[in-house]
Amino acid sequence: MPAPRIVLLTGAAGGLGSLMQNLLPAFGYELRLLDLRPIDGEPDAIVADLADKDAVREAVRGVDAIIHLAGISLEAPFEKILSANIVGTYNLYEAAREEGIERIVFASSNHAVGFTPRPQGDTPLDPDALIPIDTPRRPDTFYGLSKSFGEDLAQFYWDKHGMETVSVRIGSCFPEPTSVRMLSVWMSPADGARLFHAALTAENVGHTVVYGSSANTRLWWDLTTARSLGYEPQDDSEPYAEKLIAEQGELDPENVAHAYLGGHFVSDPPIWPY
Ligand code: NAI
Ligand code: 15L
Repeated sequence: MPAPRIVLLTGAAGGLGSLMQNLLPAFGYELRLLDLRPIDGEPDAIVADLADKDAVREAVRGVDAIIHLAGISLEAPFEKILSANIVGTYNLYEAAREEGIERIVFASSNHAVGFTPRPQGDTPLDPDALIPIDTPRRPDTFYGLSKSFGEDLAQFYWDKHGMETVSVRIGSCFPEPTSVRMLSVWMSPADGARLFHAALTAENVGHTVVYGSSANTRLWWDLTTARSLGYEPQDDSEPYAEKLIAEQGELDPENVAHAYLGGHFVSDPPIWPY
């Protein structure tokens, strides 16, 4: 596959989308932006709902690849998740198939495997204790369930139609880690851009599932499949550890919100406000 140049970035108005709008052009991409919401200072951004098949088809026409971030990013009633994340992601894949788009990078989430018990042990964990990428899916929310569906959809479009996807089970991609759990699952925005670039340019990915995080000292999962794409994380959350642990304490194995990869999503998930 020739290296993609024009990339559709769905969910461009969101937190991660805004970060990637700034970081990805340095890798040589020309971004076409799409979101439900208008984007300040970006009059050319496509304002569309993924539920609108015709708008989605038009949005994907002529791009070389897609980074699919749009959707509900927290817990919500099933009917809302169904429209934005399940039907919306299907509409995007179907439009991409019709328009001959060969590569999608799908923003999956750690919440597709959120009910996986977090590994416990000395830091850093023994490599054998890290959660493997083929651990059974154990969604922690309707939101996580929709990401599990997205991974299956991606596998189906590869097997049936030869469209390639890298599904990135993102941990927490924010400018800084803000919780003790995030020390383990944080992906710096710069590493996020490196990983998306690797996912766009690696050869013969078929459908590859990877965890998305930095090279954290307190890492919980195995980054082997991400590294196999050529991803070389540069960041580590450890410089934030002392302050966060002083403020919040160590993770408590007796606390259900600390016991699983998905953190508080398993017990008290944040709710999508719209
Ligand atoms: P966000 O909630 O800030 O952004 C999502 C964007 O999608 C919003 O701008 C929203 O307007 C747009 N959107 C929602 N429904 C839409 C629809 N039907 N049609 C078009 N656009 C729609 O979320 P964030 O943090 O930027 O995450 C981006 C993606 O990455 C999401 O899919 C999220 O599930 C995933 N992710 C993010 C993580 C993170 O740490 N930021 C962790 C794991 C996954
Ligand atoms: C996610 O999937 C969410 O979209 C994001 O807002 C964070 O909550 C992240 O997971 C996390 O697990 O920290």
